Amino acid sequence: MTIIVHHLNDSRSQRILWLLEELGLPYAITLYARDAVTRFAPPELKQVHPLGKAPVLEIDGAVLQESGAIVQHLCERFGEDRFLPPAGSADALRNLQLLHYAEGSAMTPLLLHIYVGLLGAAGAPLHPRIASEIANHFDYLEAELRPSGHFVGDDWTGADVMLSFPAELAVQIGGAGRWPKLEAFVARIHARPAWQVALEKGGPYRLA
Ligand SMILES: N[C@@H](CCC(=O)N[C@@H](CS)C(=O)NCC(=O)O)C(=O)O
Repeated sequence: MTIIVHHLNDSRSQRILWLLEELGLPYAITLYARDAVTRFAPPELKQVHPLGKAPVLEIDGAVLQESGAIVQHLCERFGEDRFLPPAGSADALRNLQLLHYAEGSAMTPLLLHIYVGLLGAAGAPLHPRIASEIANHFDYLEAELRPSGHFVGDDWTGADVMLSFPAELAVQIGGAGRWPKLEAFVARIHARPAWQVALEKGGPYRLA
């Protein structure tokens, strides 16, 4: 089996490296550096997939783009009794929902916050609505964390891996103390040996 992660520094693909380390899978990384001014990925990434976005996973020659699909595939194929609740269980449904919610919904207000922020004063009328959507989504996630500190059951799942990125970003944007459970969730991830190895391999990551 051959796995290659097309990885962009400072990006969502950091969590794919983390998952691969947790699963103990052998993989290679092709590193791409963001443009220092525009922060766009370099054009070479479009040679791997037409969108030119990271992450892209090459697995046995097949090309898979979109982090939710990548995480779901890796968990289903290699998770065995880890990272995936038993098929047919209530937790399996919860994992499926939250795994896809991460990119499908939670990221939207955070990205709007970042992009509208670039407009300066011109973006001011939009900020109250963006702030209320950030509160809506991250108050929800704060309440959804289980007493175990995970989003599903008592152990790590694909949903935790996918939600790690919006949680890191929200904690940075919201500031210390706003979502204490999410903050603790992020701190526990960052303390994991597998995450540390992934960080070392992936290069610069501002949300570390
Ligand atoms: N929903 C997609 C988003 C992919 C995406 O936008 N990736 C960003 C990295 S965080 C990217 O490649 N940005 C560089 C660019 O747009 O040039 C996924 O989760 O895979």
